[in-house]
Amino acid sequence: PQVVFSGIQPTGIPHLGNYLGALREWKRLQDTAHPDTKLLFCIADLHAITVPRPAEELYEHRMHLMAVLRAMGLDENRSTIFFQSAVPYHTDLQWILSCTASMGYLSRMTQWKSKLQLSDNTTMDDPAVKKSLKHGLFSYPILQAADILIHRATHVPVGDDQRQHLEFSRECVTNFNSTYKTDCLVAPQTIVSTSRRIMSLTKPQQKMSKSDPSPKSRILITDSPDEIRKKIRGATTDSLAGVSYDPQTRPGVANLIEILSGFDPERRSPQVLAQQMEEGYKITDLKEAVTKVVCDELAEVRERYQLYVSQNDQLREYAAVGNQKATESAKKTMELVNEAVGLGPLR
Ligand code: AQP
Repeated sequence: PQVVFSGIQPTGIPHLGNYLGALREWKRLQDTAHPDTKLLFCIADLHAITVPRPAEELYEHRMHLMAVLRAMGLDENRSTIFFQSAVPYHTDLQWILSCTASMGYLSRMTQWKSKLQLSDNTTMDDPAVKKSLKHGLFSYPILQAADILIHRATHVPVGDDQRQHLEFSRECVTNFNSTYKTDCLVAPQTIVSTSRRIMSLTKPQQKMSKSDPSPKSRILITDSPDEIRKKIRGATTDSLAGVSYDPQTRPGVANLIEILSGFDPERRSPQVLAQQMEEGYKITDLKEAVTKVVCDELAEVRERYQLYVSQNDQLREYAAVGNQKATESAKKTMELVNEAVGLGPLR
């Protein structure tokens, strides 16, 4: 049977990018996957501390994210929703994988560079790296690989920006299995979301992100219609006449069309949508159209979120159920790995 695994960091309320790139796909999988398919969705709180923040903030974000996942309609009877920090097998496997993972490969990954706002061709010799790069941020793709491999995931649905990390997970499998002459780790397949990367509303060259200091740069999936309208009205576009889809020369406009396409009930591509916009169609018309689809689609999630976010006892109960199920799922792999390495029960 197939095993689907995906994760999200509790670094703030999810935004449209997280929604189109991940959460909506999780719900779709829950509704359509074969009943034998195991579904695991992880609140990746250990990843959230690669950029340290006040403890109170993390407590709050963890609880809020649980409420969002419930509001999305993820159901603990069908999906295992759990906290990464509650299943220590994830970090146990991370250590073991790190003993066969390549530093050279990790140093070429782009995510730590973008978190430190360094260019993609920065090397480890760069003085800015020596000064600010922390080991956790550098090595977190190994933890991500462990997250996936500890549950023997066969399918990992992620946004386009995570492709590189999935490739690294496969590399970890090859390194481990060949070092220990075993086949106990399973290489996962990637399911990359069909919607492209959603960009910041204020700086459309950068991806929409929970940790962007400007709240105007992202639409939260719990924003009110009024907040959504204001943010879209203020989105950076350009002064060219009319609407056309060209991510290179018109990134702001292209991003809005991209969002429209992501929410389009007929699933029309951005190119097709742009062609269908008649002559005389203005950027303000586009902004209105985007506001309408976003408000309509998010209305239900927002309402359900308001209901769940105050039910702390229930959220804790849901988490306990998921944590328990995830622990059982991870334990089996850990036993096989320990056995392969020589760390099983003393013989
Ligand atoms: N802008 C985006 N467009 C499409 N997909 C996106 N994802 C994130 N941003 C976009 C997808 O959302 C899932 C969960 O992401 P995450 O929370 O684990 O980490 P992230 O990718 O680092 O997301 P953020 O919002 O940018 O968070 P911070 O600011 O904390 O780093 C992933 O599947 C991702 O592809």
